[in-house]
Amino acid sequence: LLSKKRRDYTPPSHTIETVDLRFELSPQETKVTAVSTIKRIDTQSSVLFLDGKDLCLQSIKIDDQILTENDDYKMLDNGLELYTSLATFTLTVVNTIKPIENTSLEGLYYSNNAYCSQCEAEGFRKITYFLDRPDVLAIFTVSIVSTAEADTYLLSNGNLITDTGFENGERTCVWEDPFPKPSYLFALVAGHFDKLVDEFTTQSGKKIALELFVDEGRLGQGQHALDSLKKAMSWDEQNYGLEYDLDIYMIVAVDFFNMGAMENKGLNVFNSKFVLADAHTATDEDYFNVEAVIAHEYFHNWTGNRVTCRDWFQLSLKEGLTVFRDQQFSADMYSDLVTRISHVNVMRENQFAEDAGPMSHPIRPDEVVEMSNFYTVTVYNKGAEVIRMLHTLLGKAGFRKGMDEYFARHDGQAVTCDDFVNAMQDANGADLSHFKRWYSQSGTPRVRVEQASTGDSQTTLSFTQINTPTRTQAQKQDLYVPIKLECFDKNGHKVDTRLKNDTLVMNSASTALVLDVPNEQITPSLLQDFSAPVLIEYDYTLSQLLIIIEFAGNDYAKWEASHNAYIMLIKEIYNAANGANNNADMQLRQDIEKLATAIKNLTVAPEVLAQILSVPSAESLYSQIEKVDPIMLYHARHKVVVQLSNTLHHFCIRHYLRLSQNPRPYAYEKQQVNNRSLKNTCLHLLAHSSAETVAPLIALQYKNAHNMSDRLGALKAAQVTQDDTFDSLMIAFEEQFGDDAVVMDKWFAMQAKSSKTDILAHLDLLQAHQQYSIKNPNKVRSLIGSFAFYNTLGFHQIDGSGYKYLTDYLITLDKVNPQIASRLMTPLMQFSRYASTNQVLIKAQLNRLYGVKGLSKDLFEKISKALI
Ligand code: HT7
Ligand code: ZN
Repeated sequence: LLSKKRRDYTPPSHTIETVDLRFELSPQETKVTAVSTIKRIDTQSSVLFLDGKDLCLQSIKIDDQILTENDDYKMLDNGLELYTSLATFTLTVVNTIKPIENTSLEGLYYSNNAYCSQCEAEGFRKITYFLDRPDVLAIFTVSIVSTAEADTYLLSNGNLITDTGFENGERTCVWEDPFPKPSYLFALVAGHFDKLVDEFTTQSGKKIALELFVDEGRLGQGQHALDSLKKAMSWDEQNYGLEYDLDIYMIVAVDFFNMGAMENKGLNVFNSKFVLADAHTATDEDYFNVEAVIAHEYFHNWTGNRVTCRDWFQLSLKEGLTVFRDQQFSADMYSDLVTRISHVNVMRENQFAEDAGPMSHPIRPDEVVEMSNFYTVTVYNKGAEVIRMLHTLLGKAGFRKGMDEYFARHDGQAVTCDDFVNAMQDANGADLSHFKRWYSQSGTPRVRVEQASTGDSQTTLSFTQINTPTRTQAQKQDLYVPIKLECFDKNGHKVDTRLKNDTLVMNSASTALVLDVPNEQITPSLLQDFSAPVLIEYDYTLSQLLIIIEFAGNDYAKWEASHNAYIMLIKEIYNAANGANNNADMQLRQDIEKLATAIKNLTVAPEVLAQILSVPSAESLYSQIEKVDPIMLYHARHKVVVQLSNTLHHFCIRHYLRLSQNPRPYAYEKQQVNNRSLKNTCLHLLAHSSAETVAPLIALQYKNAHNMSDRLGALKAAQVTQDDTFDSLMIAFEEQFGDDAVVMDKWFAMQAKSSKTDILAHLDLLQAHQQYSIKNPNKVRSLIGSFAFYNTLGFHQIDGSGYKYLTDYLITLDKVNPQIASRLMTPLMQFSRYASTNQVLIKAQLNRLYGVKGLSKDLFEKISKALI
C-alpha cells in the first residue's frame, strides 16, 4: 500500500484562485460543473494533477478548447493528469456522481431524503476533479439547482446571493463565500428541514443571523444548541478577541454522519446526536456534549478555517488547539473539575491504549496511508494536552500573546505546527525547541518517582523519565514534562516544595526534588490536574492515599487519590485470583472500610463526591496490568464495587433519598446537574449491594422520571441488578421512544452491554430491529461498538466467538462504510495488552480479515500494522 510521508511535502504546482460550482441535483445522478481559474506557481511545470475518485467525467475544457483524452490529459486511478504550460487559464470540468449509492458518507451523499456533503479530509475529490489539498485556497461560488419542490433549502457556504424560487419546474440558489478556503471546507446540504432562527451581535456591533436546520418536527429540541452557539461566540470574543466574520452562521443536523460534526465555513454539518436536546430525550451529559461540540466547531472558524493546515500531517495544528479551546470553554461553562476528569479519562482509557498499540503515532504523524485513520485520540486529545502544557509554561497572558501573534502572522494562510509553536515562542521570547519534541515523538512517557534520604535533615524525591521504543521509533528522547505536585508529611501537613506554581519541570531524563524535612515518609500527590500526558509510577500505600484524600488542597488530587486506591484494591483482588493471596477478601473488606471512612469524612461539592464514588472503568485499568485477562479483571473490579456498595450503603441511601426529594422542573443548570449526578451515582452504586430495598427505588425512579438523566440513571442501575426489572423497563423505554432515532441509540447501546449469555444471538435480533441500519453510523456505533468496546464478558468470551462476531460484521461493514469499519476495529487492534489466550484468538481473526479480497485502504493499513 502506498503511504505518504510528511518529509516529502512539496508545494502545489498550480493554485486555484476561484471556482464556480454548479450542482444539478438528482439522487441517482447529480451533474457537477466546475469552472476554475487556475494559476501556475511552478514555472517549470507542464503537468497539472487533479485528484478525483468514483467520478464519471463528461467533458473537460481549458479556456474554450475541449480537451481530448491521452493527448491533453490522462486518466489515472486516483485522478487525472492535464498537460499544459499556460501560466493562467480557466478550466471547466463536467462530471456526474451518484449520491444515492454513496454509503461511505464521504463526498456528496443522499440519505433520509436530503443531500449532504462531507469533504474533510479528502472527500471533495469524490465530487469533482480538483486540487484537493488544504494548501490550495480558492474563492467558491456555488449554484445549486433542484427540480424537487420538496427541497425547501438549498444551502452552501457563505452568503446567499440568488434564490430564484421554484419556477418552471426548478429552483436555483447561488451562494458566495468571500473567504478563500481549501476544498475540505466546502459544504452542500439540500432537502426539507425545519428551521430555528436567532441572532447574535458581535462585540463590534455586527448582527449575525443564526440558523439551525433540523428534521421536521424537531424544532423543540434545537434551542439548547443555539444557546450554546451564542455562548461560544461571546466566549471567543472575551477570551481570545475573536469575532465571527460572515453575516450568517448555519448549522444543519443530520442522522447519517461519520463523526461528530464538521466545521465547513458558515455551514456546519452536525450529527443530530450533538444538536438535538430537550429534558425528555437528553441526559445532562448529552447537554454537556452538545454545548462542547457546538463550541468546538465554532472555534474552528479561527483555528482551522481562517488559519488552516498546510498538509494533513499538520492536523493537530487545528484539532489539538481547537480541542484545548473547547475544553477551556466547557470548564468555564460548567465545572473545572468534572470537565478535567472527563478529559483525563479519555486520555487514560483511549489515548494511552492507542499509543501502546500498533497504530501508535506522534501528534504530528510522519507517515499516512489513509488520512481518515488519523482522526485519532492522539492527534485530537494528546494534541490538546500538548497545547495545555504550552499554556502552563507560558501562563494565560503569555499564551494569549502567542495566539495574537499566530493570527497576526498567518491569517488567511495554510501553515504548520512549527509555525504555531514559533509564534508562541517569538511572542514570549521563549525557547521552545526542546518542547517541540512532543510533536515528533510517539508513546506515553512513564515517570518513575522514588524517595531517597539526603542526610538527617533533607528528603529527596527522584524523578526519572522512561520513554520506551514504539513500533516506528526505536530511539526516544527525553521530553519536557511539567509535574504539578504537593507533598505531605506523615501527619498530613503540607511540605514546602519551593516550586513555582507547585510545578516541577522535567526538561531532562531525571530530576531530583530536595525537601527540607527530616528523612521520613513523604506522601507526594503527583501530576495534579494531569499536568502532562504521562504515566506516573509511584508505589503508594493505602495510608498515603488516605492522607491525600484528607489533606490535598484541591479536589482533583482527592479524586486522583481515590481513583488510585480503587486501582490498587482491584489489582490486589486480581492478583489474589491468580492464587497469590488467600486473605484477599478479608483484606479488601478492611481496606474498603478505611477508604469509605475517608470518603464519608469529606466535605466536598456533590459533583466532586460523585466522581470520588465512581470506580475506574475496566478499560482504564488495562494499561495498569501486563497481559491482562479481561474477564478476570472484570470480576475483580466487580468485587471491589460490590464491597464498596455494601460498606457505603447507608451513606448512599441517605444522599439518594435527600437528593430525590422535591424535584424541580428540569433545567440544565449547575446545581441541578451536580445533584442529579450524585443522586444517580449513588443509585448505581447501591444497585451493586445485596440489599433488597434497592430494586423498588430503581423502579420508582424510572416511573417518576421527568427527564432523561433520571430515566437512564434508573435503567443503568436496573441493568446492574440483573433481575426482570431491566427487561420490562427496556420494553417500556422502546414503546415510549421507538420513533426517536437519537434516543433509540441509547437503547441499542444498553442492549449491547447486556450480560446475557446468549448475547450474540441477541445482537442478531437487534440488527433486524426496524430502527437498525448498517448504513447509519450512529446505530452501528451504538450496537456493535458498545458491544466490542464495553461488553467485557460478551466480547472476550473464551471460545473467541465475540471476536469472530465483530470480524464478521467488519467484513460486511467495510463494503458499506470503510471509515466506520476502521474505527470499529479498534478493540481488535489492542490485542497485545491481553493474555496470550486472548491474543491468539484475536490474531486469528485479524489474519482472517487480512485474507479478505477487496478490503478498503482504511482497514488494510491498520491490519498490516497490527500483524507486522
Ligand atoms: N474536522 C472535523 C473532522 C471530520 C471528519 C474527518 C474524517 C471523516 C469524517 C469527518 N467528519 C468530520 C471534525 C472536527 O474535528 O471538528
Ligand atoms: Zn475539530
